[in-house]
Amino acid sequence: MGGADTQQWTRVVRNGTVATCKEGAAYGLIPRGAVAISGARIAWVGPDRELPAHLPAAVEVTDLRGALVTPGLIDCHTHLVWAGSRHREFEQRLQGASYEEIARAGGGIVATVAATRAASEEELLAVALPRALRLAAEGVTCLEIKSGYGLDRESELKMLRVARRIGERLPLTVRTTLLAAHAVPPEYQGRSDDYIKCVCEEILPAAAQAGLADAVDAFCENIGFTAAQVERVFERARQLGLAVKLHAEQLSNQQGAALAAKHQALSADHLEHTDEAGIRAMAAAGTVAVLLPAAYYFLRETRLPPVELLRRHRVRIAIASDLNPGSAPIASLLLNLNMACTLFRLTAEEALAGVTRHAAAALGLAAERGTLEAGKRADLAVWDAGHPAELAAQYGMVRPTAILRDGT
Ligand code: DI6
Ligand code: FE
Repeated sequence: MGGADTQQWTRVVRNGTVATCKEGAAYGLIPRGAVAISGARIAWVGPDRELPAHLPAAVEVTDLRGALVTPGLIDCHTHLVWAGSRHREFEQRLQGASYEEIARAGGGIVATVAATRAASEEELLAVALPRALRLAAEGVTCLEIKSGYGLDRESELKMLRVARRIGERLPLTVRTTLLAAHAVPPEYQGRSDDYIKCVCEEILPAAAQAGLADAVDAFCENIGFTAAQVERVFERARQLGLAVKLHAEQLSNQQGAALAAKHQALSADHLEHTDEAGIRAMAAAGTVAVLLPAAYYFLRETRLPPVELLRRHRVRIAIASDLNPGSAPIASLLLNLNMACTLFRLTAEEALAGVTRHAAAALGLAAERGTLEAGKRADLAVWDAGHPAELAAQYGMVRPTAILRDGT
C-alpha cells in the first residue's frame, strides 16, 4: 500500500464490498476492500489484503463483513425549502388539468411563492428540515438546495439562509443555488423583462454579497424565461463570480442546453426535449446532464431524455430528486435511482455514478467528493447490501447501516 502514513489514520473500515465509483472498472468495485480515513479525509482505499498487519492502537477499525460501502450520495438538484402544499393540484391533474394549465391559471410555482413569502424563516426551517432528514437517512451526505419560491430580494435571501441553516443543523454539506429566475412574481405579471432587471440588479448582487449563493440557476421555458432573459442573468452571475446551471428543455426545446454550455454551466437539468446540437455543446463545455426521473414520472411525461445521445457524446449524466412541492414531491433519491433505470433505461452502474461522481461534478465538487479516493472528503455510506446494483434494483429494501460525513 506504498508509503501511506498509518500514524495519521483515525479510522479504517475493512472487509467491505467497496464501490469507489471511480471511473473505469464497473462501479470502481473492490470486492474485498478497505477505506482508511484520516480526520475528515480519505487516506487510502484498496484491497483488504494490502492493509498493514498492524495498525496503530488509536485507529478505530470496523469489520464490514462483506457489506457494501459507497461514497455518500449526492442529491445535486432540490427545491426542498418551501411552505404550503399543492395536493389540490395533484387532484386537479387527476381530473385532467395539465401542469402548464395550472401554472398559467395562477397555480403552480406562484402558489408556493405566496405561502413561502408568508412563512417566517423559522417556520420555513421547521418544514424543510424533515425533508432534508429523509434524504440524509437514505445515505445522502451532500445536497443542493435552490431558492426560487421567494422571487423578491428578502424572500429569496430568507430561503437561502434556511438552506444554509439546514447544513448547520444536519450532517449534510449543503450547496445553495439562487433560482430567482424561476417564475414571474405576481407583482411583475406581464413585465417579465422588468423582473429580470430586478433579479440582475437587486437580488443577485444581494445574494452574492451576503455569501448565500454558491451558484445561479434559471428556468428556461415557455412558462418560465426566454433564452435572452436567461442570458442576462448568466452574464450578471459571471460578473459576480458565481457558477451557473439551468433548468433546460423540461417541457419544450428553447435551446437551453446550448445556452448553458455557452456559459460553461456546471449542469443543464431535465433535458427531455434537448436535441443533438445542445448535447454536442454540453459535451464540448463539460456541462453535466442532470436527469430528474421523479418530475418525469410525477407529471406523467412521455418524452424521454435523450440518454443514448448523451452516452454517445460522453456527457456525464447525474440523477437528482428535484424534490419540490409541484412536479416532484418525492423525498427519496433512492427511488430516483430506481426510476432512472426503469424509466430512463440507465444501467444500475450509470445511475449510481449519477448520484455520486457525476452529481459531485454537477455541483463543482468533483475534486472533493463523489468517489472513494485518497484525498477526498470522507463521506461514505455502508449499506445492508452486498452489491452496488442492489441500491437501484431493490427500492425500499436497502438501507444505510452507517453514514460518515467528513469522517464522522
Ligand atoms: N422545474 C421543476 O420541475 C420545478 N421547477 C422547475 O423549474 C417545479 C417547481 C414547482 O412546480 O413548484
Ligand atoms: Fe427543478
